[in-house]
Amino acid sequence: MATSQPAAFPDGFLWGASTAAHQVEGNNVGSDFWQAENDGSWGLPDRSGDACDSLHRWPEDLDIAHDLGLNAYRFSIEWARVVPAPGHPSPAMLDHYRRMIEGCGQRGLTPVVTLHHFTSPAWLRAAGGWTSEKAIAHFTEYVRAVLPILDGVPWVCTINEPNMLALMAARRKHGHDGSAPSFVPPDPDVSLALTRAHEEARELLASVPGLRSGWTVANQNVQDHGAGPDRTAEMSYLLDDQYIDVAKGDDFLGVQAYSRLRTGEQGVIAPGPADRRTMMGWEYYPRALEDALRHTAARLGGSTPLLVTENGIATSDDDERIAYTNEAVLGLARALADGIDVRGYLHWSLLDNYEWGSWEPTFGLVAVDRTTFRRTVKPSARWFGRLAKSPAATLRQGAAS
Ligand code: IFM
Repeated sequence: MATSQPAAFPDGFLWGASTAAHQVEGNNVGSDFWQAENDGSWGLPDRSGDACDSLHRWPEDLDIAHDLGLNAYRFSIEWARVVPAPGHPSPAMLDHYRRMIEGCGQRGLTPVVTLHHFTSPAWLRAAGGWTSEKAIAHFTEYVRAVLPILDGVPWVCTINEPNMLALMAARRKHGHDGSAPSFVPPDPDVSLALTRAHEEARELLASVPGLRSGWTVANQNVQDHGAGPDRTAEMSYLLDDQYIDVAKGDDFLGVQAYSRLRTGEQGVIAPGPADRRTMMGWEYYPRALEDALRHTAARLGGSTPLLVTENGIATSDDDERIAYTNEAVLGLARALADGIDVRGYLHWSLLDNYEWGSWEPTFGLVAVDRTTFRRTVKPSARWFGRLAKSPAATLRQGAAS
């Protein structure tokens, strides 16, 4: 039965913020996403351009995370930079990411490193993408190149949100004219390729002492609002559960949750004008995190530790960010109190960044001027720093206000 008293957060609990290479680094010119932004093939309104220029300004980003009082930072290594041409990994780029890993250590930040966060090299796209014959071999070649720089990294996410990657692939097949049905299942071939890539990567990563590896799932929190239990379970399986099941026996699973998906007689019930919504158009639903943690833990039978690798809200109202996060973390605390093994909470995102085709939604604890790249720490970031330092007191205060 669910308890209502927030538990103490265990010693060593990670409190951090997340980013991803393509969304913050800038000029990721060798990637498939950059190519699609510039050739118009995916119908993306905005280009990533210089993004937040974190390729050069990462020390400043790490300083901010450290100064806020966080103890973890999640970022991704960019495959397209590390292997700009198949068979020719770049020592300079490997050195760059090694310096980032060491930069985390120097600031007392535990690095949580993602190997694949949505983007692949443009040369893989040209060869047919994830379902092409040599995709897995190319990915493992990349993982092999990265292995030597992962020494001392305790958490490695192989692939970020394979369910979303496979879903985006399926949606692209429907074109961009809005004629796709409300429910499109993830592309099964892409899913299979990603699962194999994950498993092969995990085998290679097992050779690094002390490294835990897993992948992350974007939990859609599929809930029955009229579709019936069977159809809802089927949709939940297609969207989330098949990817959660892969994590049985992994070192951990990254849980990422923002909202929920309601299923009705006609398919997915889109949030309407009566629903409170975020800048993404998603339903404002801070319970998403607790729902996702409970659902995931039940599905895995408690066998795999969980790490919240993303949770947050796109909003221009920073007070709303605090309120949402406070409620989400209270839910996490209730899950902990009920014995669910959660090792940390990494907020999405440290920075306002490029939201896969648009600069509009702002998820960041820190604002970034798009011309000067000046970082401005928002009140929510300071609040989050206090939460990291004294969670129980900060949550109590937040709940009371
Ligand atoms: O920005 C994304 C991130 O790259 C993956 N998870 C969801 C976030 C918000 O849409």
